[in-house]
Amino acid sequence: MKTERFDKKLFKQEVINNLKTQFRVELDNATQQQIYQAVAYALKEWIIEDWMDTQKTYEEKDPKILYYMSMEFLMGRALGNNLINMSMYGEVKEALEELGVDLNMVEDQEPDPALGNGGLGRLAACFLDSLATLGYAAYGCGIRYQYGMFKQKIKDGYQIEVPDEWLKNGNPFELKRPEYAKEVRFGGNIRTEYDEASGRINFIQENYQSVMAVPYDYPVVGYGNHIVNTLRIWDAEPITDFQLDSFDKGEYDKAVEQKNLAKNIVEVLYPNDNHYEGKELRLKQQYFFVSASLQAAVAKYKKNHDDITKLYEKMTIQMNDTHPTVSVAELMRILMDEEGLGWDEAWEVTTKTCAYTNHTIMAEALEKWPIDLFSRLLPRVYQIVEEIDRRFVNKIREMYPGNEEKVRKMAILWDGQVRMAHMAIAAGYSVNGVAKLHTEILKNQELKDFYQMMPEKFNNKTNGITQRRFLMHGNPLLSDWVTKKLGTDTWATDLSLMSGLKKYVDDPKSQKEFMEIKLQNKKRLAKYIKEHNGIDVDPTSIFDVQVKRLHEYKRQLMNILHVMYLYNQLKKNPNMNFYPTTFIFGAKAAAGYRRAKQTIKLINSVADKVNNDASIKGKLKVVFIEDYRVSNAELIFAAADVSEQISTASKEASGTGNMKFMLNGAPTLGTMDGANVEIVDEIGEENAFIFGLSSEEVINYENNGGYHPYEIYENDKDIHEVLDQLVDGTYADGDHELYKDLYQSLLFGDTGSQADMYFILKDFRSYAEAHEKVAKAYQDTKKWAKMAMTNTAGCGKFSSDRTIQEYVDDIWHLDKIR
Ligand code: 7GP
Repeated sequence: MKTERFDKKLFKQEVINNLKTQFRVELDNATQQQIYQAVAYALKEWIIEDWMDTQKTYEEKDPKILYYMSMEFLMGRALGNNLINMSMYGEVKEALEELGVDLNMVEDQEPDPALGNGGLGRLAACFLDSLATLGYAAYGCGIRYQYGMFKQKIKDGYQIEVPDEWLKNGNPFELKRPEYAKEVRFGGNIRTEYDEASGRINFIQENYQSVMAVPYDYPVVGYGNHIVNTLRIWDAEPITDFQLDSFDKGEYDKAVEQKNLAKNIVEVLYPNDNHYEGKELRLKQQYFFVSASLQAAVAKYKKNHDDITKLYEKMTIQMNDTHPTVSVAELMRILMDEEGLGWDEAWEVTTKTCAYTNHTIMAEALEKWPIDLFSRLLPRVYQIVEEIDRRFVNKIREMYPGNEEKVRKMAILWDGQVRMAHMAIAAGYSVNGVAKLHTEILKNQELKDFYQMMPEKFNNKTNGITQRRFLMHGNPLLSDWVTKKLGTDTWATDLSLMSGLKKYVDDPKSQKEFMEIKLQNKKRLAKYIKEHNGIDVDPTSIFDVQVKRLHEYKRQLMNILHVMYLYNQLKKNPNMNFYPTTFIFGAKAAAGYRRAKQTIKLINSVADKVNNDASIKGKLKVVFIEDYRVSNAELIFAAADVSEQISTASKEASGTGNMKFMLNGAPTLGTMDGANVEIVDEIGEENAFIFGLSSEEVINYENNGGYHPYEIYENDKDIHEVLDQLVDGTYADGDHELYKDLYQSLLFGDTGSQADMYFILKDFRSYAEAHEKVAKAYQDTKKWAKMAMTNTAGCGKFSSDRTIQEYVDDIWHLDKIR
């Protein structure tokens, strides 16, 4: 089937037919899940044509290909997004209506593919969308985890992790490609052998275990251009068929081991955000998908090209943080051991092929693998890392003679560890941060020595988001309104056109329309909250929203402490001037992150108390939305009035949620951190609520041993009261211990860490003042509408289309396909 012209009748037939052939049911008897599958398969027929055409065009034109290597792709649901990008959404909706089927219901049947944790994984998904939309040849390369990000249930206020069985019903959009399977080897030893004929030394891995990496391809549909790229994620299968031959050969144990290896390696996504855990299986995962992807990429190149030393002209590798940086050594291995290049030639190719993006300055996220683990698991790769390190250290000594401090700070191998970021920087041709401020902090603080040594490698690429998912799909009402106002829908591929809305920000009629749409979206979310939480919220109250992973530096704790403070005020003075506000949270905590989990419990306890206190007349509500994920995020952004972006300045590399709120007309209440700084640059500080320490101030305190939160506790009676409530049982049924750790961390710190490391008490007053300003501004309906609209109108810069074009221009130099 071709997409040129949508044929409604044909589509309906397809759906009916799929139900019959796949499930032997008629529409009337089909379950909702069956209908979803039938619709998805019908759509796939349309996609396949474009997919094949795109790949054929790539074969003919031979463009340079980007391999975006990432442990995470947080794609979210595919059906609705594909329909949007193929401009078929409205027509399919109609076709289904004629069958008596509601497209929204169908979309809700799709499991939310959650092969990612948070920002880094979702960014990768937005990037794939933009690459296809802009017409660049690109593969996303990753892992097909059996279980993605866990599902979060809240029980008695606590987070419970439930396995995410996203593949339970199969996946209509995936395509298994066994013909591209690659073997990946682990462990064993390396034997060297002199090869007389070539005069070279061969490195032979012996006694290893191996798995077969088998790729599954997912279509990545570009918007309105018939281009379909590929997300290639790898599954693992055992190599030995141990039922048949291994018994005879006496290799039973080995066969079982290999089978287990295959099963374990792709079993589950590590649910850590901004945190390194150092688990052996994680390193196996990293090497597994990197090796398979690079083997496939080199094989693809060789199909049409003879000169392997020109590899970098036809492909480039972007390493999404350090997780795939073993790419550097693996590419060296392939080029030398399999393609026969010498070190210098291989190094030249590698360093012209690999580039690295840093996504965090959080020290606990830095990957440092113990050498004994690394060398045992990847013996040949480790030899290569040693040589990269040896040569790099030589270079440092050449540049800084006699300065061993520089070696200590920059070497790749140090103190029994492989420092992955150092390898990425030493070998990469580009090193980038993800927002202006973040890149400056990298250059001047975290990676200062590297920047001084190789300034030409460093550059900034401020993050972005795709407006196709986060406005067109997530907020159809506003999307239609924008199109009407601008008289065109081309903002779908050129978000800078949103600035055309500026001329309406003072227009009363437009303001009314805009706020009416917001209200509708708030009602939609209120309904979701009622259904999922059983809580009634008032859609005319301020929806003040903080949704993101739970992490101390993101300061959800400060938010809920502030709610406790407001509640205290209201209790003391029930008639105080207080505009009804609903504080909405959504956040998953890493399974092993105790303090984050305590914070979730605290939020839920406060919610319980506040929501059930009739004396405050419903003025204050607190909602914790269970299982925050891409699909409900779309509803949440559309409905938000206020965007809480309150990380301790300097800690949030960029943030991307901030941009999604802005796009949907929610002003930022935030610190001057990450991309908030650039948001304010675009729209002016008068259209945001900025508070708190600056990043220089924070860094200054940190470099001078922190500050003294206890003084604040002693001098500010409101803060004193709130903190005491953590340990007097107010929110814990009389239990004084439940939140003691939170209390202690704020006032005294733990062994080895400062008290209130994230400056919550320090920023508390200015945070509270910012909230007062919000409430005041909100009551001035016109002023508020103008602010909200100014945010939507000013979001042009934050499209991932802009970000990708910058990567292409400055780093990747890809060829555009039309
Ligand atoms: C995140 C950053 O925390 C966030 O500020 C940024 O917007 C996002 O990456 C995309 O660049 N980092 C992670 O999700 C993460 O796990 C550690 O980083 C590797």
